Amino acid sequence: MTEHPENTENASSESRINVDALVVGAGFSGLYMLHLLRDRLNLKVGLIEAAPSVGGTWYWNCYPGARCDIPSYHYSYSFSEELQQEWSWSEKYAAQPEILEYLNYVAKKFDLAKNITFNCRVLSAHFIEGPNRWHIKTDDGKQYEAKYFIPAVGTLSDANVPEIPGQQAFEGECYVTGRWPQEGVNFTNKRVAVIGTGATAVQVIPLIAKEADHLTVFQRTPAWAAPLQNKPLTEKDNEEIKENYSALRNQAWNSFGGVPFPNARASALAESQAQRAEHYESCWQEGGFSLWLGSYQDILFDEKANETAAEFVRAKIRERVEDPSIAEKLCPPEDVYYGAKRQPCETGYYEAFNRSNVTLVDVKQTPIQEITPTGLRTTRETYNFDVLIYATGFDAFTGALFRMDIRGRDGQRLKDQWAAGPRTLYGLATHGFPNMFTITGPQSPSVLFNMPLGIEMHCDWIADCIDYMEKNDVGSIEPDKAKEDEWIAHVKEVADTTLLPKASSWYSGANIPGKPQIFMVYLGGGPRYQEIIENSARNGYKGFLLE
Ligand code: NA7
Repeated sequence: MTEHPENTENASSESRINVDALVVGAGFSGLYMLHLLRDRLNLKVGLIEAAPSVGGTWYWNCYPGARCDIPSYHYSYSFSEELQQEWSWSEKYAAQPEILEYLNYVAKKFDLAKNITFNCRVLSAHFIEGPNRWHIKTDDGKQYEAKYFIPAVGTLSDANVPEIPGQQAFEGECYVTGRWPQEGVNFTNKRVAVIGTGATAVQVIPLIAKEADHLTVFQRTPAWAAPLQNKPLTEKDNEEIKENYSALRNQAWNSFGGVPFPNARASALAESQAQRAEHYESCWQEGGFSLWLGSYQDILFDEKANETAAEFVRAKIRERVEDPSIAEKLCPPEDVYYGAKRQPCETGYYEAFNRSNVTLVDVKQTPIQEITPTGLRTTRETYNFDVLIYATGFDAFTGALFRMDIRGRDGQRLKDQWAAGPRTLYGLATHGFPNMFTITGPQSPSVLFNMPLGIEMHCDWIADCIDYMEKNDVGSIEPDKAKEDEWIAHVKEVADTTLLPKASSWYSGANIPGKPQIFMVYLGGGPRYQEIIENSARNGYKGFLLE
């Protein structure tokens, strides 16, 4: 947690850098927000970025195996036809270096870097009533004054490292996947340990297994991973994609999760076992999220339907893992619903456990007691290794926001206002914090909609809102508290019709000790959500208080 800086009011107004809008973060969302506000609205915009480069999560998560899990041609901006036509993807699911290169290309094409201050963190942002301005302090000693404050800090950007006794005393190399060294890590001849078996670990484990002398994986909950089925994209593939881009984008925008799955069927339970087996197999071969989001619509709603998909995946694990006792350890138990947490996509994950240099340790059965200077001790055994890797996820949705000392009206801290869980209207804004907007924030479709498209949807809405305010001389906007209450209740009501809140996952904050457990994603689907927020805008920002 950042030190609380002294009062922003101390600075004289002359010493503050005046901008119309201050954006935090140069990932997918911050870059597009900057482009819209500066180039479409002609506003004076500053962007503060902690890293030395653009990229956001795609800068920090440069661990081996990091790649997107929806097709690259969907996982990209749609706002510029020229950009779409210029850029070609080398793989169906691009790896981190290529996505980072793409974001650098975007920054260069739209000349964004000149408005970005790199290697700089926002310490505090305080709303000053009366002038309706945000006073923002950064760790390079500068102070900004802005009418609009837009923390585009990402939903999965604040890496979580669990507290484990003794961890400071570890004498080997220690890495966190979400803050991976840019220069890479050499595992040759090293004994390596990975804690975690979530989506990140599933990507990193097969590659480290091939390189390290020995790899020990500490698993608390097994993952329901399905094959990514990645493949290179040829020049011809890229030509076809580019020719059909408008149709592809239309399909994406009109689908529930922002990625089309045209073969999805209504009910697993309405089909015979043979029909199901055939359909699941074809989804498994199709790869990516095909099994999760493109097989049967009821598997995320109905326990019995869910079990049919779970049983299919368990059979696959047993088929691929040679040692039956290891296969059983890798099969999630019955109370862990398939896909109630984002389904990890894998390439050779299960086969990694067939290697003689890989050991799987079940730390639910034999919990980690402490990290020692040379390794780790569970209730049963001591393990020694040279490298320790935390693939232990993120403090999702709120972690990066709370790292800044954000205060709204009456000095109210965001962290206090959200002590019982995030409070937003549409995941875009929060009562008591006027002129502050969040992008793909909690209580929006967020991580369960195609991220780049969801980001565009939000940035477009925010830019239109700011344009409206500027043209109509509106000093401030914030949600009506009663409407916020209604939206929070609605998000819960929709989520409760599904199996997702029943999982212990970062969707509900369950992965962070002490975090309030509230399901944080709006599950009504992208198209329905877009209609709701556009309807509010069309009706003079219904649900918001304008001053
Ligand atoms: P996840 O999905 O939160 O996975 C984190 C993993 O770390 C998971 O297996 C956890 O087990 C494990 N974990 C966390 N704390 C501990 C402790 N204290 N001891 C043992 N194991 C622990 O994060 P990812 O980064 O893999 O994926 C997040 C998203 O990022 C992903 O969906 C993509 O969208 C990108 P648990 O399940 O809590 O028992």
